[in-house]
Amino acid sequence: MMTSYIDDCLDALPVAAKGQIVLVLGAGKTGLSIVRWFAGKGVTVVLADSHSDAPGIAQIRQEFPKMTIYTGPFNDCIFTDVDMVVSSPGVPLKEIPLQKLKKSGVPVIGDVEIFLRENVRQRGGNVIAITGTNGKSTVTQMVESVLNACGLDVVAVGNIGIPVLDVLVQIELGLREMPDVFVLELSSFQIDTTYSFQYDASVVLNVSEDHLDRYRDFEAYMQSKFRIYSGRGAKVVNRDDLMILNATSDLNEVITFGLSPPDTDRSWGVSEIAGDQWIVRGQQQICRCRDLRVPGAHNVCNALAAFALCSTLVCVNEAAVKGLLSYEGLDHRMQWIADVSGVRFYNDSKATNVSATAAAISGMPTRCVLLLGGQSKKQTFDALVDLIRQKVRAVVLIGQDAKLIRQGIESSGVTIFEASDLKSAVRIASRVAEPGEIVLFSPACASFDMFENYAHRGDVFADAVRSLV
Ligand code: UMA
Ligand code: ADP
Repeated sequence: MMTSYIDDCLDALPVAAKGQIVLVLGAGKTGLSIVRWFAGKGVTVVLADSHSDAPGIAQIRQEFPKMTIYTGPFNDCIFTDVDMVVSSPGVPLKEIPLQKLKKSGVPVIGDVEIFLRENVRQRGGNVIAITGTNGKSTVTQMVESVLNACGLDVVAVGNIGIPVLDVLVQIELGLREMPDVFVLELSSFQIDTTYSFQYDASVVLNVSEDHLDRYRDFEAYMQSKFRIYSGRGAKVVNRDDLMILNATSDLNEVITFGLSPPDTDRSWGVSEIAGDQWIVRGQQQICRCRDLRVPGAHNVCNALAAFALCSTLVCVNEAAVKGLLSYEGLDHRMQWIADVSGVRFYNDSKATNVSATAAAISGMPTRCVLLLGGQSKKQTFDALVDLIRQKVRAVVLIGQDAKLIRQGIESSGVTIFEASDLKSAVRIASRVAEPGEIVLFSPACASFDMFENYAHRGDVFADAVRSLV
């Protein structure tokens, strides 16, 4: 497995001690949670954000009026005389003078590393860690749903939107007990600043091109994800993903999942039984695929991964199965919005990469008009060409990289429109789609060129659709 700068200095990682100076990078939710975590611990915290108008700064100033806050592009001065740097996931590592800090023995870590160093497992909190290019939030919530149904106190944290340290602060303040289980959704950015991989179970759900604007190449992005497997605890492996299989070939006693029939009791898969597709573990029938409330083969994979992770902590019994089958899915993931003049509109704004959009198109029961675009993050779009040719009537492009996407998909031969904004794109799509067809908003790109985030983008789409009614 790949090592990084921080692997090299793992042995030397000190824990911030009284009197030390900690530099926190980023004034978003993670930055705020880190500042709150260090409050009252005798550590001097300074904060830096490279955007002087970052919205989180006002709240931090209000809560911590005496704290030094640097704004504007990071320069070497802010890294001088600090004992530790704690970085937010959105801050690219290239913005940090890693080699210089390494020379001075200053560790660079993230909030998840602080969380894991708090030995939550020894204090009764089990940790299930989930990463992958797509399906992280879905699997995180599926696991939460299963374990809740088994009577456990579960909290979903991390990339799903709740910084890990927020929960530890609540525990310290006596506002909540240590939960039985933390279900920890991890992005590769968070893994890059984590070193103490101490989980009860972990999984890389899948790997495909994403975030190539942050990594040297796809290999570096993949290796970042695979670091999740480098600690103790059960390893859950997607046997349908050759890159994951190769990367984990030296691990013993893995639990696997995949869409094929399983070959051992440690494998989860799908078997046809009396004409129905069943989720099975070894020879044991668990539930019918069609009883899942979330659509598509990719959600069967997600359910398999969730069951496999949960099986390391609980017995997958009737209650556990009920828990998973009650899961109805998240907003902005293949979310039905409305039917207008016989056309169904689906919001899949969370599809921020090509493979998520490919899964969405593959699951379409009829022909669709596809709305694509935004920031392409250096992805290539060729993987969509065949699917578009087979299942898409027309494509409507929006956003910064519309021209680039057009070049990638025009060999499909399908008509391509360009729209100046999402509202006009919805209007074009509604005119082009025929009754009985679907308009699918699955952009395959990041949203930050035109929106605050994918959720804002999904809300704008939904409003535009409702305005057609
Ligand atoms: N900032 C800088 N310099 C930079 C970049 C950012 O100072 O070069 C500042 C911004 O001005 C801003 C702050 O950093 O003030 C934002 O920090 P952040 O981007 O780390 O965002 P947070 O609000 O702390 O949210 C982060 C995750 N964001 C990212 O990874 C981009 C959230 O994941 C996560 O839910 C949250 O921590 C809690 O753990 C979001 C995300 O988009 C959902 N994740 C990506 C994804 O899912 O694909 C990885
Ligand atoms: P993440 O948290 O990794 O971004 P989500 O569960 O939020 O994952 O889903 C993001 C997008 O990926 C949605 O468009 C969803 O339909 C799609 N998706 C979910 N699970 C998978 C999967 N296993 N394979 C491919 N695409 C998926």
